[in-house]
Amino acid sequence: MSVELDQQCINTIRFLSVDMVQKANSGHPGLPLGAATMAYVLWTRWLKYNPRNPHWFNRDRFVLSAGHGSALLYSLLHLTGYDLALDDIKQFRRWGSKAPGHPERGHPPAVETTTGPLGQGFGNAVGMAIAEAQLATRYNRHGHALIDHYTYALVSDGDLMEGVTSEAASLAGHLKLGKLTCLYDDNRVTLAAGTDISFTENRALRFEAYGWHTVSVADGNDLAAIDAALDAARAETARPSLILVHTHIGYGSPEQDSFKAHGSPLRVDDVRKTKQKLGWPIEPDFLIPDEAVAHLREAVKRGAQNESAWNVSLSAYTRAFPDLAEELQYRLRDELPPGWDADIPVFEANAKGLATRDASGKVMNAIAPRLQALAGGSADLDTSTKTALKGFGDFNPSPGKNADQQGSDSAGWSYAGRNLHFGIREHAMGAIVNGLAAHGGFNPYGSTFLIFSDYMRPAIRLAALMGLHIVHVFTHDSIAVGEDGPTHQPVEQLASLRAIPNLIVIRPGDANETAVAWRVALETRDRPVMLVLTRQDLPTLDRSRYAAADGLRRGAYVLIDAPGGKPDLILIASGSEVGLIVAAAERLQQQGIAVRCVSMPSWELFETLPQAERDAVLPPSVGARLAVEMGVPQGWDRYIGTRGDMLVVETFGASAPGAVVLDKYGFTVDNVCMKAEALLANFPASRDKR
Ligand SMILES: Cc1ncc(C[n+]2csc(CCOP(=O)(O)OP(=O)(O)O)c2C)c(N)n1
Repeated sequence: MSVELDQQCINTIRFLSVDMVQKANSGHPGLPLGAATMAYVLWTRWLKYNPRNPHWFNRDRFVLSAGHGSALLYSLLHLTGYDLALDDIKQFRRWGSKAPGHPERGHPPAVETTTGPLGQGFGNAVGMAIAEAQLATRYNRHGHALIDHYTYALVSDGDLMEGVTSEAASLAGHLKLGKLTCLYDDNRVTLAAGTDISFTENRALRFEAYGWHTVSVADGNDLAAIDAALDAARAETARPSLILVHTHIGYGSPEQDSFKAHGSPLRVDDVRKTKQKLGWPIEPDFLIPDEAVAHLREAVKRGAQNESAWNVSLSAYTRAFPDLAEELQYRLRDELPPGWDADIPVFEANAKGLATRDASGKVMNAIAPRLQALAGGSADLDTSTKTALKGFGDFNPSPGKNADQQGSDSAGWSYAGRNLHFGIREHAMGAIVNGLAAHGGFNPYGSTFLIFSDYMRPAIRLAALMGLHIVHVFTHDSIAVGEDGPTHQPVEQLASLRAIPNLIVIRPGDANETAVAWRVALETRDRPVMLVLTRQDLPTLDRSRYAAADGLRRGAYVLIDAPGGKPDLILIASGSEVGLIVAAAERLQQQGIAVRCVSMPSWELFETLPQAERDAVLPPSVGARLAVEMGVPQGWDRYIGTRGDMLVVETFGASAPGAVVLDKYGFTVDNVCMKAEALLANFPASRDKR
């Protein structure tokens, strides 16, 4: 390889990116100019990928965590031969473009994960490295290193400043994820300032304290030094690596080393000067020299060879280990294996009943033996959220011979473990499970108290945006939590989760609805699902008297109907309040009121039904509708209509025993009946019928 050709390729990457930003008149030229060299070295000498099949399972994963540098990624994808044409690149940031403003997973298919909110990509990369380690440990056998890839991320100052990165890096260091390497574009400049006014800790020492291996590269244009650093990262198998590459934002431009090079197109004159300075022809724009593209497109041949060699390995593996191979195939295809749900229990009717968190724990443990892809954990709350998969081991490096630790599943410590211990790091948990899902081969779940979903909202939003299949188990779902008080009692969280597009929120009303909720959660393959569960016991409804729990699939269903299916009054509730409206309905029926009870565990599922089916549950002719939910009112007006009423929570909760809080907030059978009767009084026709 000649030095000239290397430089030509690097400049091709740089100026393709600059011209993309100029044409769009929007975007970030600074990062591509400064980071092109490290990207070039990584993509031509280290990264294993097949441009003709971006879905090849054993490819190395590359995450551009600094998503504002998207032009760099599109240049690399185009030049290495992915299905991203020059014309697509010229449409950068335009309507319907294959090259959107920030990288969006799947657009084009080679983009592994959506980045832009800084720090998320870092967390995703940790999740991908966990995914690789777990799959490798479960499936690889001596002489058959079938799952064997690396995870790389390009990260910036902003990534390293964000808290989610600190959480994820701390966990990655603890987990000794040796196949994770982050290239840090250490340019000491952010969007609006130099880092010296806000970010002065020693980053290398910080990461070393997390248990990372660090290497510094003094000159971000020194190919040999970058190469050597990547080599050192590869050689280090027991720690993740951070390569601190000293670069210059906007390299070569008049605004080099200034935040002004970060986020807006260069001035026309400055583009000219930059091209001149780096020895690049001023015209034409989007110049791609033949030799450069020929060299970069060698990736196509390399990729085809790599993938076909892997396919040979897969065949050999399948012959040697047919059962494991069959199990793996379902994971590679992201499919549920047949019979995965055969052991899901049916819960007997029981007035005392059980908390939906407990029902969920039983269901998860009934599914786990048949669904290897189910893996996840909680942010230090699995004793409360009941999400531990018993007997499936801890995903953790071994604590040493015969040693065990408090909180362990005690069924083995290794990367084969399916119980992930996120520690008290909700935000990183959200980003990491997104990484597991984006990697493929997993049905990942996370878990915490519903109130702390706020700590992971950015990751939840991105899961929804990407259409990632994640299940989150959020327990302690209302003011009924009691003594812990308003800091721990969610009030607005249900509404705020429901506000996120492409996300399914399910709040089951008893144990059997919980079982169906888990079925829905795992059958749904193209979006995240949140299960919102109680801490307190709920009666397990007698399904021989009431409608089957399978109605949950429809989002809302008639649990108890009025005689002849002609209600004067409809009570609607989700979750723990279903038991309340059932008790109230029975009392109201005794008073001769024609009442219908609707269990409404999921607005989103209900909204997928045709209007006529929704009307069959909530007939437009019945105006007397009372919604009961321990959350803020937002959105319920859609279901109660213009003349209905609701029993909701309009302020924060309070610290007292749960039963007292519920009484004070009016969540009692007496109050539901009183409100229902007051509501009915506004509908004289139905009153006169009695
Ligand atoms: C969570 C989040 N906060 C704020 C932003 C807006 N933003 C985009 S890039 C950036 C800082 C860029 O600095 P750095 O990460 O050092 O990248 P560089 O300027 O070196 O390319 C900011 C604040 C963002 N994208 N994500």
